[in-house]
Amino acid sequence: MSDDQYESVSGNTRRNRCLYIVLGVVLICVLVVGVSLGLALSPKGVKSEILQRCETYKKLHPEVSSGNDCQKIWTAFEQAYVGRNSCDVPVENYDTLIRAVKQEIQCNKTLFWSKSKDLAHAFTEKRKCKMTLEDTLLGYMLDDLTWCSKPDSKETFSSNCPGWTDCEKNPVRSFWVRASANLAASTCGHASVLLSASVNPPYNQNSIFSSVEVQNLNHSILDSMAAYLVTDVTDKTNCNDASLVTLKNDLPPNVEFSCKEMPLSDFQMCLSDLDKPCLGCH
Ligand code: DVN
Repeated sequence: MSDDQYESVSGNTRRNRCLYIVLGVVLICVLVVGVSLGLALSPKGVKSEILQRCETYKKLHPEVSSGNDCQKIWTAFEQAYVGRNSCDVPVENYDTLIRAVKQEIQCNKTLFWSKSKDLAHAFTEKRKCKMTLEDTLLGYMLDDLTWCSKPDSKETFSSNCPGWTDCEKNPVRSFWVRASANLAASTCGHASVLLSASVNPPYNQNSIFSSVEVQNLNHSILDSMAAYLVTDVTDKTNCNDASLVTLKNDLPPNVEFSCKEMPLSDFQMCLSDLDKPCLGCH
């Protein structure tokens, strides 16, 4: 190789090396800025979302307005999981939050649901005679949100949190278990549950409805429960399904049980014709 050729090859190698170093530095900068922006924005995101929902709910429901301080509710909420491993948040950690939220559950209004969230919410959006957990202040603030922290951190993250089934004591699951137990324990008079005949079994003993809500019903204030089994045209399951007998048997002995099959078309009619009596609403 001549000296000229050697210099041009080594010059190219130097230029390539410089290019790789510059690219490397740019990549590291992008990663550092991206990660710190992500970490900085996500806690602000969850907090401001929850505070905003809390204020919105208070405006929409003046009867709960004076008893609830959104900032205090946020503080009670975050102490449940902040600084903890996101697979080690016990259900009882939300006890302080439950005590911080003041809302009376009106008798005869509770609508439980299992594998029928969208139907239940479509119903209560139109008809105020029933109320799901997500129509209470507590459920409204946290519905569809994800949150977690990590050991020795003061922050709340909304990404890279464990999923529902990744570990049992994750912050989101523990919250819904605690909130569901609280709703069930406060449910009085007559309760309803919306179940789907498209799901087998419609009443599943592993569900939150069965394992948490039915278990926490207070027989001294609850008289009866009606199950509404929403049935699509091709569904074969009806109120004689073995799982509904299990539900009847799982209820406290003095709680009267009834089951009604409700064609999906009738259910949809209930959403459009508000004069039609449905689910015990007149
Ligand atoms: O009565 C309702 C209400 O009061 C509630 O808090 O508990 C009852 C419903 O719980 P459920 O009986 O267990 O009913 P689902 O339909 O099986 O699950 C309810 C919710 O829990 C789902 O909608 C999931 O929440 P998401 O993702 O929509 O915010 C969550 N969930 C349950 N099992 C899950 C799960 N999420 C992910 N993976 C799972 N395996």
